[in-house]
Amino acid sequence: MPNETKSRITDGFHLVVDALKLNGIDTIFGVAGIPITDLARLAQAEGLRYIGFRHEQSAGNAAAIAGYLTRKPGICLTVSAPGFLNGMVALANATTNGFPMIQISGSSDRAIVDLQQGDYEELDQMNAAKPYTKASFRVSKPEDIGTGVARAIHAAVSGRPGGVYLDLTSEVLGATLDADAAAQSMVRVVERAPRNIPDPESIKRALDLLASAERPLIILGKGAAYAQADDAIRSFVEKTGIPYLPMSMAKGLLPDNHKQSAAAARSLVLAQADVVMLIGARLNWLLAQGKGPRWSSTTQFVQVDISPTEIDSNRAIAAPVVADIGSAMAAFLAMLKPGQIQPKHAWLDAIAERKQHNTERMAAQLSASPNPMNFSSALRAIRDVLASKPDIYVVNEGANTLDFGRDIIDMHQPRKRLDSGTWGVMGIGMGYSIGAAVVSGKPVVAIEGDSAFGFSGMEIETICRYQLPIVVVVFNNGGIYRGDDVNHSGGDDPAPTILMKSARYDKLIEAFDGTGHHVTDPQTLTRALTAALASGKPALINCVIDPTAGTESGHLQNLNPQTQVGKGKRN
Ligand code: ADP
Ligand code: TZD
Ligand code: MG
Repeated sequence: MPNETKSRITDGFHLVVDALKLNGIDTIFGVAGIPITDLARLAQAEGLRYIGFRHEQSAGNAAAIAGYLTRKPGICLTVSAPGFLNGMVALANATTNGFPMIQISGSSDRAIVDLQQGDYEELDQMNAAKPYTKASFRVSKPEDIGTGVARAIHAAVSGRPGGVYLDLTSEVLGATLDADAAAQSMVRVVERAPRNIPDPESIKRALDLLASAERPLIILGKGAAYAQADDAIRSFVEKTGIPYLPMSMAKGLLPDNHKQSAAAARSLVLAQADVVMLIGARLNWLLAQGKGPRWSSTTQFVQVDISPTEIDSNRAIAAPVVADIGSAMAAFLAMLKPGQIQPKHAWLDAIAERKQHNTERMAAQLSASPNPMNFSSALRAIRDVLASKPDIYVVNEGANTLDFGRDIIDMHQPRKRLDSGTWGVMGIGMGYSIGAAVVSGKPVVAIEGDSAFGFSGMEIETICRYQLPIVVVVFNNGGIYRGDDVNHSGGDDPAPTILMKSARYDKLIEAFDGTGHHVTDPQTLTRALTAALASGKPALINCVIDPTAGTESGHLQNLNPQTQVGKGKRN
């Protein structure tokens, strides 16, 4: 029921809080200011958890990852114009990744904004948001708040989830309304994400194709992780015996040490599979669009996806299954006959052989103890500490720090790895860490490149203020990719990719009464991480890495155009 005052009058502020509570929203991530300060204050007074950030982008990233983990839209609250735009990067990133999120922003006086008469923080926010969101709404009457919130929830969570913008003008927030009429105007969403049942024909077609395959492969993407159909997915993989590859955020959906994982034979299986079943994974740049030398041109595809327009977007899909993954996997399991799908022994043997070969090569790299540390030796220390703590969330961003981290850190539970995602964006680190810690109450280890950390580093104050169990490990190699580039002009300014190698990131957190560690070898890293996790308190480990250990653009050198003329110098 809406908050009723003695005078039986309510207002926009109360109605927004009422509508969120009525729909099971319990947390707001934001930055306060005109015109939403009182909204944040009231939400907290009314029992919602309000987490206040230092920058809207991080608040937005926290909301987005909260949405991914809970399947409820994460809420980000921002002020007008610049605050709104700061949050928009996170909202666009949520849309790109398929995370359900609603950015609620206050906006300035509509009449002045629309005539461009120069209001405080003037911007046509609803229209600015449209290209980057699944939907963008503006509420102009207090009696429409309930409908506005309900529409935003539906748009964010149904179908392929994504970012939604909800504009609340300052007039609406302050507008009063009779409490009974207000109560009538509230909308409780009955079904946030209706099931999308597959056509049985499409299931049969897909099973027939898989049964005809000699070298089948399953690729699990973060849509499969989001669907929370963990048991059904595992059961289908195990019953069919098909080898699988997890995309980075699907790691842990089945434990990384599962015998059917083909992760350590990735290039072999992509190049040689004859039928590939995509479950909640797009054939985007992360899979080379399904084309080129990494793929066979004769591969046939099964694609399980909730979005009908994803089908045929890059390669022709022989067996599309348009459905929510929970319903699709249930239908597959119901229709699958024992022994119907049997990958050929030669295929499984070839994969096993390549896995063993690659695992041995990687073990040699991991057992080396170079001085100074490189990415492998530092990550090995972290991997070993985390091995016995499978419920810890791992947040990971950077270039080399991300690429090595994805390969070296095994995940054992679903939805525990949160990373740069579809855009390869920097700046998600502290927001994702805070969002995950807040909604789960579980510890988080954020493995951050030194450049990546800088994008959201000020949020360590937020982490300390809320005393969240987050340990940030900064891989300090003195730069973007590497720390050894030189200024090609011969001048005194550092090169474009250079950061301060001597930076003591550990001292930053000490300013907020957190614990800092400075480590230069794996043994000290192991001790620092173990102690930090045992304390359950905020900590930051400045982890010194060889500045020459990384490669430019990490694994993405093929996407990095380079001048062929005079290497950036004038001829
Ligand atoms: P990855 O980056 O891990 O490869 P993507 O984000 O590219 O994964 O792909 C995820 C896909 O999963 C999207 O195409 C999205 O439409 C789909 N998806 C998301 N949630 C569901 C769901 N509940 N059921 C079915 N498909 C889903
Ligand atoms: N800005 C944004 C928002 N996203 C980006 N991806 C980039 C810039 C470009 N970029 C990368 O793609 S990785 C990266 C940048 C700046 C940082 C790499 O340096 P790092 O990691 O210190 O984080 P390593 O370990 O030194 O490679
Ligand atoms: Mg770096």
